[in-house]
Amino acid sequence: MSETAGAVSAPILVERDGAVARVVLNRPDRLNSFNVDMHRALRAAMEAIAADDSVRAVLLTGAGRGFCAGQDLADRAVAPGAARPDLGASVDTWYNPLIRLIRTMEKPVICAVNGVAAGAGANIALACDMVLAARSATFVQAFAKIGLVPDSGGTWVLPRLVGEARARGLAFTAEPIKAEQAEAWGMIWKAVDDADLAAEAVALAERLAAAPTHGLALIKRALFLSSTNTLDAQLDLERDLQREAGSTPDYAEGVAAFVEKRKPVFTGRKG
Ligand code: T3D
Repeated sequence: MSETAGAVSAPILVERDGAVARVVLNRPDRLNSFNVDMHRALRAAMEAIAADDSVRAVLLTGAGRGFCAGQDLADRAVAPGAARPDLGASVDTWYNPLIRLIRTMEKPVICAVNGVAAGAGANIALACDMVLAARSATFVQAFAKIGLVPDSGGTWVLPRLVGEARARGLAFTAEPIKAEQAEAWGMIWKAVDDADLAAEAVALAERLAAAPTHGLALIKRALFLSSTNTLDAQLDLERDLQREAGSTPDYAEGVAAFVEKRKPVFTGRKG
């Protein structure tokens, strides 16, 4: 069953197909850049999805020719002499909670980058667990062009994904990087032909939604915490998570199916 929340012009569309929730950024005439309405709608959609155990994988993408051009700059133009907006407040209220939500959501979040991903749009994509991108898509750390700092976790995730030198180059020059280069640099999972992006992203989301999804949530937590943990702390964490994973019905099912030489049927239940 597929359902659409909100009117056709809603800034965010949410479609359910089985255990997959597809979330579409829907301001195509502005390359899906963020205004407050879109922030609010995306927050509500992602929070509802995070709390819904029947959703076992999330697919985030954009409507039209772009994925997301970051902040809507039309909302940032001020008349000479007028008070400037507090961008820290905007980051604190909208962008940071979104990145934290994606990173801590106990289910895989796949991003299908269908076109340009710029500014916060690029870093929201990179915050997702797996990123597929159309070959024609580009990633742009656009911030330096307007005197800003990469946000939405960009300064954290970029050096980890592509290394310090490339992170500096991308952030200082604000040059676009093509999807294939992003894949070659390890910034994203895969670049695919434009015509195949939607189908490949849905297939991946369906595959993960049918996997032992609580186990995937524990993997997500372990990988996230590994970037700040010492090896000792990480070994302890792996022990604790393995104890939890080993008590799930999906582990019992996986072992039984292996022994019985049949295909496992996982539920994603915690216990
Ligand atoms: O402010 C805060 O709250 C702090 C947080 C900030 C987070 C940020 O994301 S800051 C960075 C903001 N984003 C940018 O600086 C990117 C600006 N856009 C571009 O550099 C280019 O548009 C792109 C590289 C993304 C795409 O280029 P191109 O040539 O493919 O498309 P275009 O012709 O530039 O854009 C198409 C339309 O979308 C155009 O409108 P028009 O002329 O057809 O009416 C353009 O104005 C509009 N558009 C694109 N990006 C934005 C936008 N409108 C508003 N805000 C945008 N960010």
